Amino acid sequence: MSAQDTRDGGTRTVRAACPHDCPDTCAMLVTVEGGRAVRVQGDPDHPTTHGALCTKVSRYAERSYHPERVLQPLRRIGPKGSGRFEPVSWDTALDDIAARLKAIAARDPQAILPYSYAGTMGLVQGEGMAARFFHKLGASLLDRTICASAGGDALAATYGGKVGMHVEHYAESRLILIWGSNSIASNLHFWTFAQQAKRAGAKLVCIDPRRTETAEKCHQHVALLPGTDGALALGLMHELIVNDWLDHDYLARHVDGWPALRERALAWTPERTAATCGLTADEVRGLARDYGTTKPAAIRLNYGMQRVKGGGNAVRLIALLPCLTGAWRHRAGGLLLSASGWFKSPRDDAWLQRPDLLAGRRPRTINMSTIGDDLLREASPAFGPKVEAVVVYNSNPVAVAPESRKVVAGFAREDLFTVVLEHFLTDTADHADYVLPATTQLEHWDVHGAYGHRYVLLNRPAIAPLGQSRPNTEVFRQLARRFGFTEPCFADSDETLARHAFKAEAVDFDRLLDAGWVMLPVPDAPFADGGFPTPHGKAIVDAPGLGVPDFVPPHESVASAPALAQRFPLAMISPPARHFLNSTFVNVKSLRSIEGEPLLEIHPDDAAARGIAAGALVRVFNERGEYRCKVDVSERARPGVVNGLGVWWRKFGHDGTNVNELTSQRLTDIGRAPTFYDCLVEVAPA
Ligand SMILES: Nc1nc2c(c(=O)[nH]1)N[C@H]1C(S)=C(S)[C@@H](COP(=O)(O)OP(=O)(O)OC[C@H]3O[C@@H](n4cnc5c(=O)[nH]c(N)nc54)[C@H](O)[C@@H]3O)O[C@H]1N2
Ligand SMILES: Nc1nc2c(c(=O)[nH]1)N[C@H]1C(S)=C(S)[C@@H](COP(=O)(O)OP(=O)(O)OC[C@H]3O[C@@H](n4cnc5c(=O)[nH]c(N)nc54)[C@H](O)[C@@H]3O)O[C@H]1N2
Ligand SMILES: [Mo]
Repeated sequence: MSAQDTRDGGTRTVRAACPHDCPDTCAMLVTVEGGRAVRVQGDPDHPTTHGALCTKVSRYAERSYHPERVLQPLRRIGPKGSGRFEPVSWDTALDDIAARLKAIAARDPQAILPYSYAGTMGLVQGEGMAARFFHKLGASLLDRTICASAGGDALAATYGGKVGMHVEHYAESRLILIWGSNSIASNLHFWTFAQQAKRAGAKLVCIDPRRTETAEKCHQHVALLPGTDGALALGLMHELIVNDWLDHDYLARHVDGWPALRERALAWTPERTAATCGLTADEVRGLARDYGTTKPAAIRLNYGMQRVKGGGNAVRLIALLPCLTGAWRHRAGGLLLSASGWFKSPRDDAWLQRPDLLAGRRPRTINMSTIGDDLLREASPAFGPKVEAVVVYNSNPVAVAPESRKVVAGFAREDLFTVVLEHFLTDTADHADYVLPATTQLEHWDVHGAYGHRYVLLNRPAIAPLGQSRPNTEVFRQLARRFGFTEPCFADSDETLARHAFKAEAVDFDRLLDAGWVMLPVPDAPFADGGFPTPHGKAIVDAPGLGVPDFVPPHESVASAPALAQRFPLAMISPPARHFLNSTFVNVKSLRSIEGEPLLEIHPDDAAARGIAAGALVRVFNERGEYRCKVDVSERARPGVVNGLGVWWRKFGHDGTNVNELTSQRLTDIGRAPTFYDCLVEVAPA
């Protein structure tokens, strides 16, 4: 393909990037005919996309041209949460929003809260202009914890950053542990490399409480109890020690603090490990033998396993496994949880987000994972002012945040002023005072790093903004103007933001403009000879402030909360649905019809014990709430664990609820993250 977008009569092909929160960050080619995007495809030349998109994103044009897309600014006319709006002009909306926010800011700007996550992973439409605006305003800061901060902070405590193997090299591994990841559903392009390895004779092992489509296609499925991964890692270490499958030279030169952990691991016999994890001792021994004796051995860890109380400690323990065996010596050995750290340079955030505009002010920080409690909190010296306004972009908290009953009550406050920048009337937009129509990835500029590979991608707009939609950046530019913010940075165009988002030394933007993607210069086997991005270059066992990692039991499990488990004996996990992306795409008919309806998978024994028939409507409940859905009586669920798949829009569920009615706002051991998969429930026929 030629350097520039190709033009062929009335047909153009435009280079784009998938904006979604997924490790794969695919390079896309958008075919435009007569100003309309008619096809979105994977770029065949991109080394990890290799021409394939997932089912969801291949429907990206269908989503963008969806008849229910919000295409003009909307102002609330019904009661809060009713989803009733009237169209207004941009000037009316922005003038009123600015006036309302100014009045609040005059009392205390911290009463204003931005709420955003990774609806788009783009650096421009993400926090680019938004953070500049909120920093200058002095609004509350948002702790963006809802997905990955337990594992991310844990990985950084161990390796010094969110860094790991390169996804392409899994093709050469001889053993792959797919740990807490349903790769076929949520990391498809990794799975392609895993299959290459499999065809070349590698063994694939899936470590996951659920018998996922990925687990079915691996040679072995280790169906441990949720939240027990830290114990399994310690049990594996025990076997590595007693069988002397350690790489003593690697340990001595590249790992700091091993003796203290060695001592701890020696207490985790296969029997103790098995009892904690709900496995057999032979499963533990066999897994350890495979891991200790196969070279190169690779781990694909994903965030699914860190959404429990001990998620941070578990990631630290698992991340040390390849340091004990020296798996890092080979480029097809080691571990990947996130590669986003490869893209980090201190300049990025400082230039893009301009924290200097705080000018010495230190606003309070609100954790996005406890938004339910925080919207309901009164002013206090410890908390600061009551939250009076929320500006939501790139997120759907009413559907995705834990303990929905409180989240909904918070967003339903008549005295809360809520602005939502969105493509659709989501559950959150239904609670807005103003909904502002946002452009999709087909309609705006952006630039992307990734967390599952090492390529920087450019996204060029393929079509003009639909209706009156505007990029997020433009909304914040316009608000800045109405606030009288005169710093030149508020006039930066999206192309300027894209050009300077990465340091010029790291990414040559002109090359990116030309080619659509560029590879970061990261070595193939980055830690073959140590060189972790820690102060001394060694992997860290005893991390400052965290100590030596240990197994931390769940908040809620039969073993750790026996009294609670008497009433709510089933552990519920709620992992992603294959055809949704968190709560995105739930309103795309062709995808929703593949998923059918919200389902709870339950093991036949657990169903029989409760008199629950296949396909029955059930009540799923605990102290926090109740949720009704159909059951799928299936061995995809292990005994004692139920699986409530996908983050459905509440309004598509029975009784207008979803699975987050049941999840809690308790946080992880490290990283202040939510514990979605640490949740006891009971199930009964409805
Ligand atoms: N199709 C699709 N793709 C997605 C997403 C989506 O919603 N849909 N979400 C995207 C996002 S936001 C993210 S963060 C990424 C990664 O998102 P992840 O949450 O890592 O998603 P999965 O890879 O599906 O992995 C979750 C797996 O972990 C398992 N699991 C649950 N609890 C435990 C546990 O305690 N231990 C272990 N070992 N396993 C456990 C679940 O059964 C599930 O199979 O995927 C992204 N990709
Ligand atoms: N029970 C349970 N809950 C979970 C999870 C789980 O596994 N189980 N997963 C958790 C995880 S891993 C995550 S990451 C969070 C995700 O939670 P969110 O980050 O809120 O992700 P989405 O639900 O995909 O919502 C993103 C929204 O952003 C909008 N959007 C996309 N692009 C743009 C844009 O350019 N501009 C604007 N203004 N809007 C845009 C989309 O239309 C969509 O409504 O959910 C968490 N919640
Ligand atoms: Mo996520």
